[in-house]
Amino acid sequence: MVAERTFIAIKPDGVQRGLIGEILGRFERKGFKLIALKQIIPSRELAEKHYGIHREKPFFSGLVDFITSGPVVAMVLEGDGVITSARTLIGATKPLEANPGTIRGDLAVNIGRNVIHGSDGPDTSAFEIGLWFQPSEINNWSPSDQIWRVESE
Ligand code: IDP
Ligand code: MG
Repeated sequence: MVAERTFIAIKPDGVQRGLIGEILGRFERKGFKLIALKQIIPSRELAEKHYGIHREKPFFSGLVDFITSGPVVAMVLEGDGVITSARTLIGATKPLEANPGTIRGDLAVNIGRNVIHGSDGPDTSAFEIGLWFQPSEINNWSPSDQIWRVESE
């Protein structure tokens, strides 16, 4: 059985503001397994597919302009419950409403510059991982402390 996976991307504002290490560190410290990581300037085609669900929204073209404006740091994380937990660590879409302690709550103020993307469910994560990564870019590996990462009482 394939373990649960999620797609996370540090958006161009997070990269430009020098927040890659800060953001990566939060997921690393939490204990999720990083199985893919790359920096990429997304094409318009990739960005439009990624945000396809928002195609009809008034902010769509601005969102695509922004996400293609510079490097994005894309990654795949693996672990039980990682999709929901990563969304919790990320915080609410509107940074001013995101709780302190979350990435957006601590590091952002503007909804259009909210530093990070995370998949919102299993179907989205499968779609987004396939969109951003080739299978050969994803590493299957077993952390030496794997026994501590699984849920137990
Ligand atoms: P999410 O990133 O928390 O999943 P979504 O509703 O999926 O939020 O929206 C995708 C991205 O589109 C948001 O992260 C944000 O950058 C941008 N966005 C969403 N709503 C607005 C808006 O009303 N104005 C400008 N940008 C928006
Ligand atoms: Mg979303």
